Amino acid sequence: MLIRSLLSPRFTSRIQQNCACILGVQIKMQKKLKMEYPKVCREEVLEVLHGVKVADPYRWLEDPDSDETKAFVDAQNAITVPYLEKCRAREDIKSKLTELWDYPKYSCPFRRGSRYFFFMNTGLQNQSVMYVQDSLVGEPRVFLDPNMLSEDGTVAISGSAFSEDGEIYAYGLSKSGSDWITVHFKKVATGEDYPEILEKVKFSSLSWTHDHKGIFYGRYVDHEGLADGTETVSNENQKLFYHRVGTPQSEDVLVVEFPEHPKWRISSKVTDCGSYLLACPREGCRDNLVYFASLPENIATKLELTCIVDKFDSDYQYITNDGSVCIFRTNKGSPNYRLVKIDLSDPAPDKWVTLIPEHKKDVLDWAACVHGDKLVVCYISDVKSVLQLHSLVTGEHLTTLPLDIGTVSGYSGKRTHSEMFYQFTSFLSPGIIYHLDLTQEPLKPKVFREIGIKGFDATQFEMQQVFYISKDGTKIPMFIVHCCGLKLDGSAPTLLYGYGGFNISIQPYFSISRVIFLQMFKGIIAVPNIRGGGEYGESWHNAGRLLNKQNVFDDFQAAAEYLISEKYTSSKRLIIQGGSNGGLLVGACMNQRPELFGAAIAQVGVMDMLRFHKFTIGYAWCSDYGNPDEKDHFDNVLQFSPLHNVKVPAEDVQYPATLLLTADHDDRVVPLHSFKLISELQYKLCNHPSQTNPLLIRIETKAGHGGGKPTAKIIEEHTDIYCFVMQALGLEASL
Ligand code: X98
Repeated sequence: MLIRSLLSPRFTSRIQQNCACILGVQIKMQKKLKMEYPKVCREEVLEVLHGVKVADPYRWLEDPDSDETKAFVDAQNAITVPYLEKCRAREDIKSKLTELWDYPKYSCPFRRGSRYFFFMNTGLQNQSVMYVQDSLVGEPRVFLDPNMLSEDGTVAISGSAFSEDGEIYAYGLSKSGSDWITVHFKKVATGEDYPEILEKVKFSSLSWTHDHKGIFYGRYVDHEGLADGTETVSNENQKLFYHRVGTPQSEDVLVVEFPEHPKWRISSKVTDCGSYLLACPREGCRDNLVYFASLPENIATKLELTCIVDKFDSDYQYITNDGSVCIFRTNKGSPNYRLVKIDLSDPAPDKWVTLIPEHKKDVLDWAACVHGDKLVVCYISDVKSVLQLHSLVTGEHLTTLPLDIGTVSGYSGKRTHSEMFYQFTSFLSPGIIYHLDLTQEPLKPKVFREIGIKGFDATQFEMQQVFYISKDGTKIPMFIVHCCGLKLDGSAPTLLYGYGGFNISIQPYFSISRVIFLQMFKGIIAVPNIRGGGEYGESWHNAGRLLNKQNVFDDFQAAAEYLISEKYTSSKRLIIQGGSNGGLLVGACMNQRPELFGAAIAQVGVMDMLRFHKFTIGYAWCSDYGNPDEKDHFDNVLQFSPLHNVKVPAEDVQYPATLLLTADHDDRVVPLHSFKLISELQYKLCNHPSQTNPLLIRIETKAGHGGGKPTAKIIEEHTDIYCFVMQALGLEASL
């Protein structure tokens, strides 16, 4: 219930007056480096939700287009930018990042039709370029260079699929980091694009019919108003369409819709045999239904669907099929996942046959069919990847491919091919691409390409995995990386990174910016695999979601305490960092234990836990956060919602130096979350005598949630983060 309407003309003009004063504010540093913040209007918005009075003084910041919000953004950036730019080491940090970033990065090659393709970035190109080769040893030619599509690299490829014969490339383009894409079609032989462009596409798979004539894709037909990623309206009523290449989008055929379920997103897949379309709706961020339809020769009307999974209680991911018998990866009755055979002509669950049973401890992360009768199966074992080959017929384990401690970060291979590629990465390995010829006995993976970086010597660093005990006694793994011989006397600046949600596993990966942190600040990187992730299957996820969400924050705080008690670092030198769901993690932890951290970096975070479900795709996160419209979940999220738990700490305690980061085209986690939180932090803490640590927000333009961000913007962002922590923690940089 809204107690007071804000929309009376008088009230509106008061906002404008107040906001005019935002622009007039003089930014100056007080003695003791206490910052002066913009005056941000607090309005009397008071709601009674489930019997609890809740104020939302910054509700007006939910309008991204108002002059007041624009003035707010300008005023905040007007204090943040000078703070970041006055860092003495700024130019050195930026040149170091630029110098070390400048190494060639490759994807696995993948064969489509008779050609090979791969992505390569020479080093500092804003977007990776797609190359084509006639054979693996043939001369690569540029196939698609997204850098040519905008001056500043803000147009990125997002989603793509080749027709079965490899002659047409369907590719999505996203602008300024938005989740919206336009879909384009390119003739592979000539490089020429078809004239039509598909609009209003978001959260869509692209799946070709095997006659190479067209694709199935998901579209938000009813969406009205701006669709550039700056809007916040809820994405509803996605429908599945069939587009025939060479025809206008207006002629697309509506093939699947569920009008009674506006929140369902429908991923689709044409089966390997080409005979069926699988349509898999999802409402949250876990559990999907499975429908199938036999594909007619001419797709001209809605498809006739048969439902084989009718409850949202597990995940089902299609792997391959033989006739009507499909193999799915599922966690139905098997929290660590298994492979199961489901016969579409007799799909009752009691007829399903397990092909690869659930492993007791390791998680079956993904599987793919190769060389006709083999399955490549990748497990997560204590956070590290294990890659195996199994028989498609019996499920039997054939071999385990040798792999260092780290992550399989890329794979390419097809059932019709007798070769495969996979990419390995770790904290100290920028990437090794292996090629495996499955016709050769014994099987012997060969290094196809190894990525090397001038100025980076992995032997100078050490990585270990430790296990620490969280608040409730649960054992949590954590990777710790630092330079060899680092003195562990509690003084090392430590970057503690976490995510903790959505069944997402944070496995080791290479990051040159982290290497720079290790070198430049003689620092430590610590990555705990806290609950909520998928590192130990569904039970690990369940232990950190819904009413268990507090476990995620407890695990992260226990990681901090472990690092301090084991003399890696001290609170004053401990930086916590997280993005997206990890931004929520950082926001919640700094409220709960302000004294435990020296700095907090929260990127594109979910901060208003009472209203997250109202914007863009936010409703889908109720599967992790619960639905705040329901009393139990409301009570739960109110306990940790960053926006609603900012409290003035004890006199001698202050909040960590805080930098929130967001961007104007983030339509995944809309910027209003960070806008509201920074306003509340500044308001509540500006008069707290101990609060000398800065509380700032960096609002980026022409950028989104992170996907497709151009290299120049990534380097600028890392520079800003390091300048912030350097000044806020008083670090010295050795360059
Ligand atoms: C999402 O919100 C995922 C959103 N999402 C989808 C689907 N496709 C996507 C394609 C590209 C980008 C995002 C997509 O849901 C989709 C399509 C069809 C069927 C099913 C899904 N995620 C969460 C997120 O971003 C966690 C990971 C994915 N969050 C931001 C959670 C809290 C903060």
